Amino acid sequence: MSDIEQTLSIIKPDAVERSLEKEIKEIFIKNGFSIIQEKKIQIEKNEAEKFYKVHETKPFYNDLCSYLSSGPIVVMILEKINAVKSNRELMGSTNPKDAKEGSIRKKYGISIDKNSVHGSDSIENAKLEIDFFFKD
Ligand code: IDP
Ligand code: MG
Repeated sequence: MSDIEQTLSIIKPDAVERSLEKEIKEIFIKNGFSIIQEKKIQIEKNEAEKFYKVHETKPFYNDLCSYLSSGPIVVMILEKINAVKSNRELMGSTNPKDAKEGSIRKKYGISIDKNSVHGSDSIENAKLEIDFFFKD
């Protein structure tokens, strides 16, 4: 299957704070993604709680939501053939320690919680997450 897809990417607070926004966007472009829409925002904790609702029962949920709302983030709609899977590969594993060489999390991630980027994990979730940030 090779369909043009869209996925949601977030440059998380730890990366924005270290001024990595431009570098990370260049990695997406270099890897064939088009940035269809983007905005730099700071969200409220209750919005982060909605966004990460699937993790509601996890022990790290509260810290995760505090963290995502702790500073500016850059949210982007990325487009490419097989964008969802391709972005997950480019991001690398959740824990930067396990992320493969050349991945964004390997290069920039600080820890499992401060792992620099978010990416949708399925086509269905990509649609929901894009709507969450860009439907107005
Ligand atoms: P993903 O971002 O690779 O899709 P998820 O399992 O969906 O990983 O977790 C969402 C986010 O929650 C991760 O990116 C990371 O910031 C945080 N997280 C995941 N697992 C842990 C953990 O064990 N401790 C602390 N934070 C975690
Ligand atoms: Mg996830």
